[in-house]
Amino acid sequence: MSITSTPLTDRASWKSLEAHYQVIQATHLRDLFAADPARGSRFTAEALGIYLDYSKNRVTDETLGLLIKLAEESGLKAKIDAMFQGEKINITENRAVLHVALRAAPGESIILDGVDVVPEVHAVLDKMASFSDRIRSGEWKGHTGKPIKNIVNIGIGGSDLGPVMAYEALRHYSRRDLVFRFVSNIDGTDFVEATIDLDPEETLFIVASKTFTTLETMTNARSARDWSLASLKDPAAVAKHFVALSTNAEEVTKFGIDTANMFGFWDWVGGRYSMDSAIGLSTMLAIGPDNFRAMLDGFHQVDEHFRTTPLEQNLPVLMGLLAIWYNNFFGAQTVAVLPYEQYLKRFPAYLQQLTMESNGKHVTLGGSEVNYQTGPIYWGEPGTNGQHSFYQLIHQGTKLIPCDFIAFTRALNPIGRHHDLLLANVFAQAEALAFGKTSAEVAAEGTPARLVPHKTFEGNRPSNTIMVDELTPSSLGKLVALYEHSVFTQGAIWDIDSFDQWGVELGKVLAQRIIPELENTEVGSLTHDSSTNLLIERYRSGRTANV
Ligand code: G6Q
Repeated sequence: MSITSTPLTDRASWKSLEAHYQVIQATHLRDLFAADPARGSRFTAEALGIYLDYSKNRVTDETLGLLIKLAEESGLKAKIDAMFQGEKINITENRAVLHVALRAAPGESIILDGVDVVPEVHAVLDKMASFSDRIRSGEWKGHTGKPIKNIVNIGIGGSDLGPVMAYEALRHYSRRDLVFRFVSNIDGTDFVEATIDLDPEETLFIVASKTFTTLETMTNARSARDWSLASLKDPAAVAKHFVALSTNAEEVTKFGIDTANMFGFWDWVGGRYSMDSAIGLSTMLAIGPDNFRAMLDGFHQVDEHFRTTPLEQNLPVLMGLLAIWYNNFFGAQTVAVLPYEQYLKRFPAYLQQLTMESNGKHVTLGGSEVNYQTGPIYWGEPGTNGQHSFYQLIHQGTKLIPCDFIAFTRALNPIGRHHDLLLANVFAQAEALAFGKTSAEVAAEGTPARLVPHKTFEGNRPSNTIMVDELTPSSLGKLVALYEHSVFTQGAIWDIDSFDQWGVELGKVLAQRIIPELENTEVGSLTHDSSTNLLIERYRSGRTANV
């Protein structure tokens, strides 16, 4: 893939957008809606059962035209093709970025270094499916002959956040007689609390680690092995109670897991893009192979939409461009993702890794320092809880926070009036943010003059509303893929490597230096900065005092 030659801020469309921003920043959404009665239908896009209403954004036809031009000048289309064709677009790690191959249909073909990777993907999926069937049917027995009732996924980052999010999101479709737990933190509390009420004879550990060297995961996996063997006694029990999800067969074997119980994937699957790979085994165990395949199909449909749809109607492209508009021209620092669906309670946490590990970069593909903002901070909570906490700041604070509202037409748990009330709230919030309440309106209600400023809502606060019929395995796949490709779109325009994560390395290296200083107090004098030295000493002496 060629690196776009004209620096971003020198591109003609960028300069036009800067000039255009000066005009539009003073325009209120109230005026935009008043001037165009069809705005609410015109500024929408719909595909694959996803309805994106972006009319409550501070954009006009001209804005969108300029943003599309920016995408074109940034070579977005060629960059999309490069990803799908297996080019090594993760240039700092010299790797292809082929999570789209994980959800390619059988019979499709994606060639990497002369080899079609799609048959390998389906071979692993078939192996996962047959294992899932054996666990779910009770055919797979633990070491003492009991069927497996509890499944504990041990992994962190990309080997945890996707599985947790998908398990929670698809709980409605999951086997309620199986218990699922997720251990990620190296804090011993995470492991202890996850296993405290489980019977080792009925517990399967999934050790999910692409590298099989990650400190947190390997420490938790060793504690899990000790916990199992403390009851089961026989080391042969590991074969019945541990499976591995990894690319590193050598380390898996060293840990004592038979590679027959290993589900593989490939270096072209980034951790945060891996929930469709073997890393999704816990999801498949929960919802079954057919539902897992339906989820992959949802991803695949959005992949094809992203690859083939003209930019103007391309949902992830539109979302990515709107994010750039606020991030780079309005100076917005954050984006709130607000799903009005309790099952999506971990979706914002999942998106935090997807978006911020991908686009939290400070140099271009060519290695020069950027002179513009890159990835915004993503955060959020499910509605309506946030309305009773942080929405105040979004409505009346001094910061501009674009919001993505996500809502489903049909409830999975339709009891009483709940769903109507839930949806009334999401529509009301988007409406209130956009249109606000003028001081004249507040005064006309008889509000005492001194309270009028406090009760006035400026409005003009932008949001997208994404509506989907129902939360299903397929629609979850579509939603995640939508954000994956929106992230891609943003990274392509910022000309950064959205697929590496060097920023996580330094802390890991420094921790390795500190570990012996904590474990072995014989280690000579400390040579960190004065703050770190004192913190370590305080810990050492406090810890001894407790013993
Ligand atoms: C994701 C990152 C990171 C990774 C974890 C776990 O894109 O690479 O979050 O997933 O560090 O790594 P392992 O799967 O190798 O244990």
